[in-house]
Amino acid sequence: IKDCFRGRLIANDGKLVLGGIREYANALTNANRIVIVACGTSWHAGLVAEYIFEEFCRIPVEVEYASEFRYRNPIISEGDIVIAISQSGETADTLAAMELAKSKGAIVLGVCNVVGSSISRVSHEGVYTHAGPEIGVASTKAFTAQLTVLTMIALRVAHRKGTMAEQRYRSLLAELETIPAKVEKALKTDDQVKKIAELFKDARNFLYLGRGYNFPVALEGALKLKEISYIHAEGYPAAEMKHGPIALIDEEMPVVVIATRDSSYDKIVSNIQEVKARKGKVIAIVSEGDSLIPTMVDFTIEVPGTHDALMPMVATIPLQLLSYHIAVMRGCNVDQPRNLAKSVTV
Ligand code: F1P
Repeated sequence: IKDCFRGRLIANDGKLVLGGIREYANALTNANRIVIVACGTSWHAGLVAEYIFEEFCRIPVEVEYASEFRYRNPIISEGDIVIAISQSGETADTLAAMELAKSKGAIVLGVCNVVGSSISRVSHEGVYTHAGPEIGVASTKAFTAQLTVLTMIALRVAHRKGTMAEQRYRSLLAELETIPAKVEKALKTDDQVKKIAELFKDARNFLYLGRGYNFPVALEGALKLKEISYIHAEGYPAAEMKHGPIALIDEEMPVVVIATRDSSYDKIVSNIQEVKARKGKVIAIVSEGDSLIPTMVDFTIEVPGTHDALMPMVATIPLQLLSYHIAVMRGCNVDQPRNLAKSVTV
C-alpha cells in the first residue's frame, strides 16, 4: 500500500491500520511546545488535545485557527512541533499553515481522515483517523476519531516522558477501550433528543456551556447547530458567562449545559443555578445516575460516565443528534448545508 505518511501505513489482513509517528516520536516527546493548527470542528478537536497534552504530558500547547495563523507572522522556531488536524485533508487554510510552519523549520505532523490527501502528503509524519467517509459536509464521526487518535498520541508521549504514572496510563488505556460501547449507548438517546428537538426547533438562538474538557464540546455543539440548522448558537466556557453572555438569558433562551460528573461538577451546578435564576430553559447533558441536576433543569439527557478527558467523545453525541433532528424538522438538507463545502479549498 502506498504510504503517504512516510511508509507508516501498513496493510494488515487487507485492512488499513493506524499509521503513526515513529521517526519524530522523540522530537514530539521532547518538544518544548506544540502548536496545533486546524479549522472548524477539527479546531475543536485541537482544543481538547491542548487540555490532554498539557495535563498528561506537561507540554505547553497553543491551538490556532489555521485561517488566522497563515496570514500573520507567528513565532515558530526550528524544531517546533506543529500538529495539523483535518477531516478532508484538503482544507486550504490548514495546508497553507502547514507550509508556513515548514518554511520556518517546524516538524509538521498530520492527523487526517482521507488516505492520500494533500495534508497527509505535506506532513513529515502523521496518523490517519480511518473514520470512514463523512457522507455529509459537517464533520461528526471524524471528530470522535480525531479525539481518539490525539488521546492515544498524548498517552504514548506521557508514558515515554514519564509524566504519567504507569497505573494511570494503564487505566486510561483500559477506559479508552470502553468508549465505543459508551458511544453506542449515547446514540440510544436519539428518541429522547428528538422530542427535545421538537420543542426547540423554532428557537432563534441557543447558548452552549461547558467547563474544562466539556468547553470544546460546547463549542462543537454550537457549531453543529449553526452549520446544519442555521440557528444562531454560541458556545462559551460556563465560567465566562458572567462576563457577558449572561445578559442574553431570559425565558426565550435555550441553554445546553454539558454537565457530566467531573472535577468541575460543583461549579457547573452553580452555573445552572445562575441560568435558572434568569428563567433560561436548560437542557443538561449529565452522567448516568446523576440525581441532582435533573431536579434543577428543564430537560436531562444521560450519557455513560467516563474519565474527564475522554468525555468529549461521549458527550458530543447527543449534541450532534440534537442539531440533526432540529435541522430535519426545519426542512434543512443536513448533508449539504447551504454555503458550506466539504473541503474548503479556497
Ligand atoms: C474543516 C471544516 C469542518 C466543517 C466544514 C468546513 O474541515 O471547518 O470542520 O464541518 O466541513 O470545513 P477539515 O479540515 O476538518 O476537513
